[in-house]
Amino acid sequence: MSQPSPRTGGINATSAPYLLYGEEISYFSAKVRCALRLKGLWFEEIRRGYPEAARRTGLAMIPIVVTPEDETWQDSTDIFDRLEARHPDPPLLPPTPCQRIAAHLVELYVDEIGLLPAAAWRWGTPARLETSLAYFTALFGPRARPSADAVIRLAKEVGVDERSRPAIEAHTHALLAALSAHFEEQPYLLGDRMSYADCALMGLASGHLFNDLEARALLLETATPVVGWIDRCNAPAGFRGEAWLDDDALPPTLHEVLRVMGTDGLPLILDAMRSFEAWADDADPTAELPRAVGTARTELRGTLIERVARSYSQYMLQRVTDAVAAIAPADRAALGVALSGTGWEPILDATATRRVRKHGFQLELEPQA
Ligand SMILES: N[C@@H](CCC(=O)N[C@@H](CS)C(=O)NCC(=O)O)C(=O)O
Repeated sequence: MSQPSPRTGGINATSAPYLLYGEEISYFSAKVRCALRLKGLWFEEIRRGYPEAARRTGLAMIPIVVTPEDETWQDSTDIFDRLEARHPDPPLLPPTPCQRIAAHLVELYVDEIGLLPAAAWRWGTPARLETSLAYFTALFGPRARPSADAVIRLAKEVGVDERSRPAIEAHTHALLAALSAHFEEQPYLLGDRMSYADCALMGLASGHLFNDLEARALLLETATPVVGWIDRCNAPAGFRGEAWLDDDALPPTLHEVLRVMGTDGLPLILDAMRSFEAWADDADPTAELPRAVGTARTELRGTLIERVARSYSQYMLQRVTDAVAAIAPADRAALGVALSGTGWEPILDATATRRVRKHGFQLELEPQA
């Protein structure tokens, strides 16, 4: 077998490829694939990587990225940070406060709330279940059924069931309408140039919706501008524009996208925070932090949703509250104005009182001060 030859010419040239252990149908793999493409990095994708991911991280979870130096990176969010630190050009995150926080909010929405539409359109009716099982069988053969059963369990855990499905579908329609209106005017979420926000949203749009028969039909019938945007994200070199929107703007169409995400999503995110913190107040701080810490009762569009409260949700929320805290005081007022009416306003003052942190690949409770 011949050795890979060094890639020359690009600013992000490496002597060997990055390896992405991911799946076409995986939500979080789609986020990372998109960021590797945005950076113009040489990467190869390896399928059926769960055993290798588990061997390297102790977690049966994809995606992971293995660097040319054989370092292992896990967690799409942390992978974004690592890529940005090592290959700052072209950047993922805009430098200006409102667009930067908007990008973080899109990721928070995708990681915490987008899982509801994703799971509902993949597994939420007998017809969807049947076609998704066929897809899983094509990919995983005899492992399809147990793999699908595990994901169907996760779908219930995030709050998808017969009772919640109509509210989740109404939310999906509103989101696609807002995104379509935006992508009729702008190539990417923040203007001419692709960003962190696009990479995050590709998890839902490309990892799930465009991969699933009924959701793909929905996109083609009702949201073709979103389909065009997915295509641009898949081949950013040919579409790379010069700049994000001028003057740190969040134009009205993006404001509407954020409004659908925030109005519908933030109450669930804050209820998850309250459930986690109530649990943490009684928890043994020296014990291993469980992935699930009880049930969060919450509401989407007036429909009761019961979802597993996950310790990881606190990690994602903190990420945004820390990014907000890092905004210069002089810029806080502009951020408040930019987000006014989006439903995200409470996050500007939210503070996680029980924080979590990573130790290696494991989450743990931060000791209280
Ligand atoms: N926070 C992780 C989540 C990764 C994740 O949930 N990956 C899914 C596939 S898209 C998985 O492997 N799930 C297995 C499990 O949750 O047990 C990330 O952002 O990478």
